[in-house]
Amino acid sequence: MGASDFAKLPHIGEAVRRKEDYRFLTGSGQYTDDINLPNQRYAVFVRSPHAHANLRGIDTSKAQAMPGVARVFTGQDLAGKVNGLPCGWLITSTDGTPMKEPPHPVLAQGRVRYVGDHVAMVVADTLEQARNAAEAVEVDYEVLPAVVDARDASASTPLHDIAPDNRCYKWAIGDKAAVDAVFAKAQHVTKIDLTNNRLVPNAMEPRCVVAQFSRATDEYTLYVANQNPHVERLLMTAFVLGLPEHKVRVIAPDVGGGFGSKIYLYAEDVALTWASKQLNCAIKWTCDRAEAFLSDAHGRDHSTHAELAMDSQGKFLALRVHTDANLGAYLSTFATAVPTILYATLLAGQYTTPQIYVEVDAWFTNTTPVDAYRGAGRPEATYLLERIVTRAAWELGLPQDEIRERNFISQFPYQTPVALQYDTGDYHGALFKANALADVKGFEQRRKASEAKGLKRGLGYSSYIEACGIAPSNIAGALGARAGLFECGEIRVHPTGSVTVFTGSHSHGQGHETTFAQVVAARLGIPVENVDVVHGDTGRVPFGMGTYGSRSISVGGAAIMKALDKIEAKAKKIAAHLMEAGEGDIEFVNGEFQVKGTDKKVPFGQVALTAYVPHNYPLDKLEPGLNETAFYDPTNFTFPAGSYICEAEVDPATGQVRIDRFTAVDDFGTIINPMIVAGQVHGGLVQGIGQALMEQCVYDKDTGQLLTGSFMDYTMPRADDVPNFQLDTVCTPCTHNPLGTKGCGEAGAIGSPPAVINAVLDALRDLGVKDLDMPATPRRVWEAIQAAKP
Ligand code: MCN
Repeated sequence: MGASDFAKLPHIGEAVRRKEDYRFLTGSGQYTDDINLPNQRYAVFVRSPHAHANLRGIDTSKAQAMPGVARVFTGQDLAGKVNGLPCGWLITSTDGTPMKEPPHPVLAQGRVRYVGDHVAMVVADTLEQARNAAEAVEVDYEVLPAVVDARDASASTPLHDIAPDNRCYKWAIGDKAAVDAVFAKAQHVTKIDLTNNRLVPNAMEPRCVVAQFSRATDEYTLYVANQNPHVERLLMTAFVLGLPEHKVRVIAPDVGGGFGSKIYLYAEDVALTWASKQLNCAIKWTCDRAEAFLSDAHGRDHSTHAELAMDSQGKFLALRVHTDANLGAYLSTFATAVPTILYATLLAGQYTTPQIYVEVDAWFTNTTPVDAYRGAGRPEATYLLERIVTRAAWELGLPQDEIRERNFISQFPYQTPVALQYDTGDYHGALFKANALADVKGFEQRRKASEAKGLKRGLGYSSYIEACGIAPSNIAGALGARAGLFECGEIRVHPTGSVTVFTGSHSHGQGHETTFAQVVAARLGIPVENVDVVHGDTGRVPFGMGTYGSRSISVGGAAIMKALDKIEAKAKKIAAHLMEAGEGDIEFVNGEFQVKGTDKKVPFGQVALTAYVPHNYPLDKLEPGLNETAFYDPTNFTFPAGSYICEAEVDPATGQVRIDRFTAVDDFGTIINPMIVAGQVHGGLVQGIGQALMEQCVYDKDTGQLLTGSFMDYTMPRADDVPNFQLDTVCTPCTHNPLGTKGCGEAGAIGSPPAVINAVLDALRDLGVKDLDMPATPRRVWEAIQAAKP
């Protein structure tokens, strides 16, 4: 079935209420911490209080002797038995050498490299006993100098022998000579220096692990708050523990948010799994919030210098970018792909800039490892591009929308100079709609009204593009991916015509149990209630690559569509037999198989029953049963895009910013469930606004201590910090997946930060403020106003 026919089916585009919400709203969710197994003990990790130190000695004797303690494990116990954690993406430096890939031990071996690094694991009968014993572990540290800022890394004490200058890689994309030549002749060059602030993910449910080993079957079962259980199992068995994959079952039950931070294979997951066999018991570890600040992979942390060359009319001629990316102390699972493949390749944005050169230096520092966080690379690209474009507009005296429109891509497919090929889009349409919805015409009047109250009002634009559903496997492989990037779906039609869907995608808030059911119900012409979706269990789902990069509907959904094609093809054969017609004469319309041009038909349910009660059945030609599995490997990314307009009021006396209006017009191609999509955009916008105005992970420059280690110091946005959002969409269906969908899960977090900062800067333009870093806290804004005073 083609994408345009699919979009017309019933249930597609319908705001079906979320099937999973009854469970969640009545407290019946089953999260990992809700799981308690017989013979269960508790693990607590002893974590480094220093950012960088040699381990001169660890004395576990006191702790080991305390009541209830089963074992205290240190790095020495694991040495030679448990390998280090792998990195899933190999980046090659500009000089052709592979990135520096230092060992990433599960428990520290001789040295700790960030505050929170794992020194020992205590396992005891109760949580309290484990906590008490953890405090009794005596560690002799020789403190070393620490570095927290990527720009200082090369001049600091090396973290790893393999990288004496602390550089992991130097990577580049584009034709430097061609770009330099354009700059030499350009009529106008706009320059910018900016940082993309480090963020802490803070999903509602902290990470949690329950690991169990069975001597009877020699099998492990791992319950874990994770976004991709099959990938977790593959990495852990193949790379770290050397176990046969089929002997480990990974279950990611209900998961309360992830935002990227639960993609990765973490030390805790491995340590508990391994120890469950050593102690022959189940072991539980539940991260507390303070521990999550230290140990969940952080996001962003880029420092960038960029230059945009233009002609006198504001037509973009070339972009030149240098970025220092902070990777933290070790390489987290997908860390290396974020500042390269997921960042630099997006720097064409929505524009026809013919030449782009991007250089990225990635550094080790004494901070928590950094990896993908909602948007991963694309928010960093969008922030840089949309800030420099607005600055260019102001330098050239052009309106923010005008400069964008002069440079928008309007012919598709479009090959960018940074590897990606956009299949389709309507950038003018989105900006046009956004301008109308935001009532930009009325802005001047509102600005005057604010001025009368002593307040400054500004408008900020951001026209973002992003790449979702990372693909295809062979290209990703050529770019360094050490995994495939397909998805798997199984459709099990039961004898009575109801359906269970098994998907390799994982839902941790995105509503897949509803939207995937809508897709299947639409295709088979059955009620949505007759379809259940199973995910998050390597023991039940054939295979899966999980959820990240807003890939689930476009890649996971497409795998389900492929399995449905197989179901339909087989069901047509059964229907043809039942109606004594030729298979080619059967069409499937609204849940019924009809013989073309006649009134002969059989409903889907009857065909399903026949498949399982094959009394009148072509058994010589066809197997009984109606159960199909498919794998789908996309041929390209999907490219959601949109235009956002933020209108903010700033109090120049206090520096306080209030977002008065926020308009978002997105293109997600065909939309399965507009209510769920709006919810996804809302969540993303709030996260982006949080980054722009409040959130920042701060380390002490000298000691490497995390200064923002709790919600007392790290501010998350609350409901009254954001306005009612005004949302709309344009629709250019994706041309290469069978649903026509593009991902929506990250868009809000990608597009919104530059819109907010541009609005604040617009408000302060006549006070002479030209620049502002995120987060634009009242203090920062107030200081910028004071600094600009003549
Ligand atoms: N959808 C739709 N029509 C479209 C596109 C999507 O109806 N054209 C629906 C999908 O069927 C799905 C939801 O919208 O129910 C999101 O789909 P998609 O964009 O495919 O994103 P994923 O399901 O792959 O989710 C991942 C994405 C990412 S990468 C982050 S980070 C993120 C996000 O989703 N983390 C989240 N949204 C989150 N929402 C919650 N509540 N919690 C998180 O941790």
